[in-house]
Amino acid sequence: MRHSFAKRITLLLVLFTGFSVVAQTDVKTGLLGQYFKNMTLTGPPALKRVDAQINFDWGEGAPAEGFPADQFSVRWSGQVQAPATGKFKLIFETDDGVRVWLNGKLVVEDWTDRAPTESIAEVVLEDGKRYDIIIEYFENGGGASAKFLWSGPSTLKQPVPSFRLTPKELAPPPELDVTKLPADTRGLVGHYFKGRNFAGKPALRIDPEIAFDWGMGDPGMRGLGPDDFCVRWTGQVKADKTGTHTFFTETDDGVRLWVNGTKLVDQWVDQGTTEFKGEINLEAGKTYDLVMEYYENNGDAVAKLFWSVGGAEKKIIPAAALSPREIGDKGQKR
Ligand SMILES: [Ca+2]
Ligand SMILES: [Ca+2]
Ligand SMILES: [Ca+2]
Repeated sequence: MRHSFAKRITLLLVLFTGFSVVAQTDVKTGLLGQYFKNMTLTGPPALKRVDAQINFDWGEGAPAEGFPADQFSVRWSGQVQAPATGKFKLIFETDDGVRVWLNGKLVVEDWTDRAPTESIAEVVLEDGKRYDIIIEYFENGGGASAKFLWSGPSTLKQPVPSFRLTPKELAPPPELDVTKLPADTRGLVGHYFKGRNFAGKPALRIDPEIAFDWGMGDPGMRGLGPDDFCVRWTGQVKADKTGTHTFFTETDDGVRLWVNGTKLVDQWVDQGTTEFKGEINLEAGKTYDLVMEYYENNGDAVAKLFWSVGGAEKKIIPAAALSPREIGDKGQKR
């Protein structure tokens, strides 16, 4: 009896010790690194590991044994914990390109070949709070480096320390599928294009309202910088009164607006923030197709859409009156 009891204790101890060892190795700090042998983060990663810090200067070398020195990409993911409350600079010094999401929002997008260069996201963080972070990186040829640094309140510029990082598998937000939106989704589909000609594949998102003042900044979409982009918003607008509806655009730079296929505004020119308007009769309870096209050349960028019903004060068209819908390029009567 006694013998078997002792045995049981030993077994328990072994189990317990074994468990605590496992638990300890599980509590890693750093970010999960998924390494791909291509520049597009395509397919299953060829290597997964936890990197204690993102502070790499691989020079002409490879990021791991058996890995190519050129034409690879990495996705680091996990959480970053703020050491204080206030404005931080998250600094990504990379050769070549980088893009970063913080809590699902794209905060850096510099997906180009380049010598080591800093891309900076200025964010406000709260002391002790953990933020989901995804850093995507690619190396084409030549030197390769990837560093994640920060500076902020009582934080000198330095690589983000390992103990502020927790590895976690995270994927970037999926591309929007407009056909699979919940029926009660409000707002318009924003199609964001690089350049000013609606060419190529746009990045999509639902914009509850068109009430943007991006200033000298970018619209926060994958692939777009602060200049030289265009947007097509499409959906339907519901009238809750019968009568004259005046639609007002306020944009920097160009704009076109159609409601129910009627062109109300057509000012496709470079301009500082300027208001234009057009009128149309709508019937209470009915929905009408709405398309607004916009482009930003350079400098400041502003895009707003208001309405005024029956001579009342103009206001931003609220999300409640808008529903997202794909409307093709046809029938807009340019
Ligand atoms: Ca390079
Ligand atoms: Ca402008
Ligand atoms: Ca601009």
